[in-house]
Amino acid sequence: MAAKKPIKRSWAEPFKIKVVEPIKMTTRAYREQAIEEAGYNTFLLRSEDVYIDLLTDSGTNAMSDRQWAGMMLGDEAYAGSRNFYYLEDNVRKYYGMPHFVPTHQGRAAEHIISRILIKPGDFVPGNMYFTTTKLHQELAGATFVDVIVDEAHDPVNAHPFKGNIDPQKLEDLIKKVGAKKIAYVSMAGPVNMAGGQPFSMNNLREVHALCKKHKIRLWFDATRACENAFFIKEREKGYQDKTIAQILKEMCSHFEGLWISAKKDLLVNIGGFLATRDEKVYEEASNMVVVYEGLHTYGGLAGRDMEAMARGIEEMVEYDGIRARIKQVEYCGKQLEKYGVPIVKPIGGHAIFLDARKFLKHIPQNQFPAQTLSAEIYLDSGVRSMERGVVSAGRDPETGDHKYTELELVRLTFPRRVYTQAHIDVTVESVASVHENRKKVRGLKMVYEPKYLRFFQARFEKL
Ligand code: PM9
Repeated sequence: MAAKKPIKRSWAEPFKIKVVEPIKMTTRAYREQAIEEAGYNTFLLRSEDVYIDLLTDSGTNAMSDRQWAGMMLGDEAYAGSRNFYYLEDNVRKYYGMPHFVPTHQGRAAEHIISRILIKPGDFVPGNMYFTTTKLHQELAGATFVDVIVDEAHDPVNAHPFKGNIDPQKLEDLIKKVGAKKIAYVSMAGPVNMAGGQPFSMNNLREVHALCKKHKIRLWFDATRACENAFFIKEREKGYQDKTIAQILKEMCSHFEGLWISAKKDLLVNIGGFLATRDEKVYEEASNMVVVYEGLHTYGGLAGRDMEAMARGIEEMVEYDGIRARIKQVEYCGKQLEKYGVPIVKPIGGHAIFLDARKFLKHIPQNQFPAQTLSAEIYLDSGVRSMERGVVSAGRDPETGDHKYTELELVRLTFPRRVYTQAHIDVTVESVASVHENRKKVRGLKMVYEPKYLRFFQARFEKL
């Protein structure tokens, strides 16, 4: 008798649903009007006109009952709230940074650190750019230089750590401009714009050694650091038996400081912070925060927000939770591949990135294929996604032309603990249907362009 095939054992989310929020289904005719009124920009849609909202995982996560219970313990004193001290303890415990200042969200921390570390004319090398990070570096007078490995610019390259910095590119820059002109090396993990791709611990060690040799500061955008830690555990030799908390702490030990948008890993709706082991930087940051955010013991946040963040830190390192989050994204990617939809590989941590260049081959980049595709998916089903291509990249300050990025992507981003597998199936079927009818799709022209971070507010018309 042939041996029986073992029964497949599936995974499931380590939580059950206690509160539900109704969502609205609309007709195609309704959506045609809504997207036209929004200038074919999904950021300008009203949320109530969206069926499944995969715009971002930023501030859109479902908090736990423990976090909500903590909100009632908010100490709303102007100064010295007990929630601040609890959060400070957890920043020390999990990120290993002795000093910290809260901020209202990530870009506020980016603003402060850029103003402190950058002198006009400096350079900031990084593993690909993030929109708000780069803007604050540029506003402080720096030139951003991309030193990510070449594989990151290739959507189908299967390198397991496409978020790595290429040490040779970094050395070349140091040789060219001199170490003194490098304000700091800015390392993010996983790399959002590359498709949620992680860096390896080995690469971090190498970059740290290089920075140490040249006395260059190394700073961390730790917004989704736990996802990076999960990939290290899954893919890098020697980390299989370590906990997410241990890997996170080891990662942070290589950096002088870090900034965070707490709206992602930390499972809250608002918040951020800056943390460092450099006392001088801390002193300046805690002084600047009172100018731009609020007193250094609340930084633009309510006491209840800090309590939810402190509790969120404890939940974000739980293995089952992070695993369910990343496997949900993987499930979506694998279903899309079954329909032949082109996506960025390997599948990233927080989102599926559709390769709009391949998806809409007949639309040239100056007609915004990713922006077009994002609008088409909304039209098909009410699923909201985001452009991550030429619109997000903005213009070249020297030539004034669009920056024609290699990657022209649409991001389907998964809020943590919000959607079920059925929502993913509906999304996959919608994207597959747009793919089947792709040849009929026409591109867009930009009719309004704001000066900064144009992807948020630009408006388009159908060609
Ligand atoms: N990321 C995201 O959707 C929200 C704004 S852009 C659409 O991915 C990193 C790696 C981020 C990030 C925000 C910020 C800024 C910094 N670093 O949005 O200001 O992904 O809290 O954080 C968004 P804040």
